[in-house]
Amino acid sequence: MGTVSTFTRLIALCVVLQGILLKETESSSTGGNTNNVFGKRLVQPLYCSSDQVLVEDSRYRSTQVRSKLECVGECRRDPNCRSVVFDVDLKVCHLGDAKAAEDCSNMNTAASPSLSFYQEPPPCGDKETMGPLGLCVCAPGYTGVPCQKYLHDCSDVQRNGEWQDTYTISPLQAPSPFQVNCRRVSSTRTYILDRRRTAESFTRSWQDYRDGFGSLDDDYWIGLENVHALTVDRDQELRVNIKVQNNSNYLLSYQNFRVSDEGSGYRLYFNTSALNSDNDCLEPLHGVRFSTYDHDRDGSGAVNCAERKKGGFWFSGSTCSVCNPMGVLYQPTSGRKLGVEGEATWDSLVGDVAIFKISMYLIPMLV
Ligand SMILES: [Ca+2]
Repeated sequence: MGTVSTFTRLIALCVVLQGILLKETESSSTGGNTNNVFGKRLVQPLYCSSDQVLVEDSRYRSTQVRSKLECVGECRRDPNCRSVVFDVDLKVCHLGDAKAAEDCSNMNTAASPSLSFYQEPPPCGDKETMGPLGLCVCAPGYTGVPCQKYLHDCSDVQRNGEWQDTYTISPLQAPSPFQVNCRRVSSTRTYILDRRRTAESFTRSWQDYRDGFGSLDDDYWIGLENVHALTVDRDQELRVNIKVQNNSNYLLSYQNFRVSDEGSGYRLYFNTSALNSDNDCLEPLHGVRFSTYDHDRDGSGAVNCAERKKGGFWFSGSTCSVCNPMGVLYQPTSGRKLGVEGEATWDSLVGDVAIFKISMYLIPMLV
């Protein structure tokens, strides 16, 4: 009877232990951009019955503890520990360097009530290392689940020689790691804006433009806070790629593209490239703050440019701008601009031709 009740308690303890450790794993995996806090695998403990203990010659350290839990914790913190025996009466924890057989067949009969615990350290992957509490965590320089190389932007992917569609990147000042589309064409691109369809609305609030919106599989804006982090981390070139009806490409380039922090209004900074025309419509917006319909920073008391243009952007004065990449994509069958307020435009480049697709991506500048 005593054996049965003790066994029941051991099972309960086992469940509690797993609950505690799994909870810890979950909470650490949603952390910030610290690169090696992502706990992963939990050691599966095996409990032998209470009247059996591991043979004494495997014990290499004994310590006074208050509970079974503390005894198991001692073992988890010790990389050499494969088993513990907890003496219930004396509250002594014996650490062993031999592991118990799964059927407990290598156990001796205990002289007093005790708990035997078996721990097989998990094999950690090549991007992992053994962390505290017997958990494999990402090795320094790696982050995420599963562990990936710590990436400042998409250009780091190329250096690793690996490839997939989307990556989790962690610019140093980003509030948390975030996913982005990386495409490798002639260079490796970090896409901050991608618009190919008409379904996603870009008439959005300040919060949406700050934090980002849309889907990486569809149309998205990566968020001003992330753009800020990407552009303070490294010197970046911004490229704007515009496609019109017949799939003709237009390309614009801005060197040293940078967006300031939220406190200063996400101001726009860049150097013009020789690629662009002399009267490029982004030119007058140098140093201007970002505006949304609910956060009017265009400098005009008479006009709410973001409301008029149906999208957030850097606007200035009552004329706002003829650059309106966040406006509505009508993709008209005529291929010509409809000429309505709020239409997506980049007049200095494509004039009266309608924009069908537009993307913005970053390429680190070689300095
Ligand atoms: Ca205004």
